[in-house]
Amino acid sequence: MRIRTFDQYQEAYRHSVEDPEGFWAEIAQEFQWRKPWKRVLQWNFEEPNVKWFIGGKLNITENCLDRHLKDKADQPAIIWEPNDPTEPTVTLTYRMLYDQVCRFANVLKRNGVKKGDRVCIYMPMVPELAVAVLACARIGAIHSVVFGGFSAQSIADRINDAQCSVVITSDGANRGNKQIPMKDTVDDALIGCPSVKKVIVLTHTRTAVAMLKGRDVWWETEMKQVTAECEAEEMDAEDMLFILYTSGSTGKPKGVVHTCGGYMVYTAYTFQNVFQYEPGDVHFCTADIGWITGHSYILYGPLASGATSLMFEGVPTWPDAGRFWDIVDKHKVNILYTAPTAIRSLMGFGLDYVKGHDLSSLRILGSVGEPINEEAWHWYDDNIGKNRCPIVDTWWQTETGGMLITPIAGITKTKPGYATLPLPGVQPLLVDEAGKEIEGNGVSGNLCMKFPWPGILRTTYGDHERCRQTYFSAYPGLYFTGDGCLRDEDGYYRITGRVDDVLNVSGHRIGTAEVENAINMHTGVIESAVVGYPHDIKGQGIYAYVIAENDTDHDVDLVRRDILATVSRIIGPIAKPDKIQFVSGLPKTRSGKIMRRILRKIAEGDTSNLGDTTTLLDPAVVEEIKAGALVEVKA
Ligand code: 7RM
Repeated sequence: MRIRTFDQYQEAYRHSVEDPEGFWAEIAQEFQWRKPWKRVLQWNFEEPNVKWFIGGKLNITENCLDRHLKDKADQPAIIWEPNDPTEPTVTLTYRMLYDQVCRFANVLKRNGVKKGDRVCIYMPMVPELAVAVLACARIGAIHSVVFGGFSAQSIADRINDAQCSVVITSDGANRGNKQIPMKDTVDDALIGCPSVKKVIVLTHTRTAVAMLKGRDVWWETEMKQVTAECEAEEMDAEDMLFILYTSGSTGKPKGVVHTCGGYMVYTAYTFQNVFQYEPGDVHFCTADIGWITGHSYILYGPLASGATSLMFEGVPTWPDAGRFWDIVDKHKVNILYTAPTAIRSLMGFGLDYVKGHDLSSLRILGSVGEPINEEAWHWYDDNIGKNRCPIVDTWWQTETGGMLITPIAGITKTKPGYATLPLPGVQPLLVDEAGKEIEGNGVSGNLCMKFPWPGILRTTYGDHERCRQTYFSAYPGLYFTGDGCLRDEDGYYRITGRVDDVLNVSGHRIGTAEVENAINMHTGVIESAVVGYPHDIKGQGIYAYVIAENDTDHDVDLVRRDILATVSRIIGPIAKPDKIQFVSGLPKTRSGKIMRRILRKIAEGDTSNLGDTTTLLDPAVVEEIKAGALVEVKA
């Protein structure tokens, strides 16, 4: 399973293409299965229908926990670094994590959760979040983790879509010098969620909360009522493991579904190889477990590999911009996996914050979430890796479950800005608008995949047709990623960004339609159009063009503030526009379609060549928007 040289990578790659079933069967054998699979793979990308390790039975937590008790019981599974650096670190050994997970699994059962039930988890980055996720998996309940930055409305939408019966939350969260309510937000959400029967509340910040009799119970009280014995539920390889909501170009976020067997094999395989994990290494992935990166590379990939995973509650800039480096030094981190937006932000604070921290434990650096610009790549390489740590620029998506195109640390020659080569089992291709494959090197096109890998999404929860439509219909027979991509003369891949109406703001995926819908909820707004524009730190910023009602003329700043508050309330603070420009009309074609190309250009500050505007219903509106964009536009 372990690739150690570039020749071995090429050999593994060849094997994976010539005999995918043989290739993945060999890897899957290294895990603990209750029953072996009867067939490795069955698939078509038309319906789509993808099944891996058919007939195989397992429980992912037996692979993440029980399996390691023999020789790793006393090794740290999770090292938790609190928000406040003066508070104590918590280390959970594999034995301790196992006990907690079994106990909490019993708590879930006591509260009526059964195999197949959906459980919503809305928690800060505390060890109990890991426990909650794994406890669901232990009893075969399907977890749906909702990122702590989402609003009550977003939580409610996700709970209702999946018909969750239980919510796990905490009183509050610590983020830098702020305390953020969580239970209160859940209470607001639950007004519109009749499916929820129980809420389990962890005491964390000691913020006062209201407990609804009969519905709300305390984590701590419940944990005292149960034993630490909980037999794992036997799951089919293709039983659902979790749902994770992600934004697309239209409508509400989709519930991406991953299943037990393939996801486990894929996250562990990619974790071990890409990061070249060695026993005893401390792996620090700075993502939140509310995103796929946290699911795959804080929890499942590392734990299924018996690794030590560091979980950080706080933010990179508190108490100061040296916090990551302080953590690396304090816990002797060997692998650091973070996002370009964090690197760019810390870069802006200057090198004084890096100095004075011993970073010599670092061996491998990773990047994920968005394209990494050359300046950030070099800063990371020079000042953090001291030019002795390979950087793996890992390209993947919520839908792919794990990394697809990435260097293998120390083995694949890297090139700044390039995700380099596909991992074994991954068969990318570039297509033109007509769906024709673009062959050869030195070309660019839309990035697709022609063959399934074990971590690919199986469906979107409750709406399989939407899954087909979104990912498998643009180019029949292919999985379409939504990303544009360049393949250079060496056959190296460089992801250039989304080609659809999905924004990537600080590594967070946000649909323009979602933001527009939220803005339109504000009573003073008639219509809006949202586009992205290049932002020095966030990668992309959100630019909103808004047609407001006439009588708001007298106080545009007030309307701006109200719009921001509305977006925060409907989606969450992460989706707040960076710039709002009030306009009297939007550039539309005669058929009523907004010409976003033009709005994007103006938002980028490039008004010189807007292309053909003759098909517009009212070309004059473009002149007005151009002129308006030059005067003060702010959030
Ligand atoms: C893991 C994650 C997915 C989208 C994807 C891309 C962008 C992610 C990279 C990247 C360039 C990278 N899942 N993206 N990684 N672009 N280089 N290394 O981020 O579902 O939240 O986002 O993120 O556009 O389609 S995600």
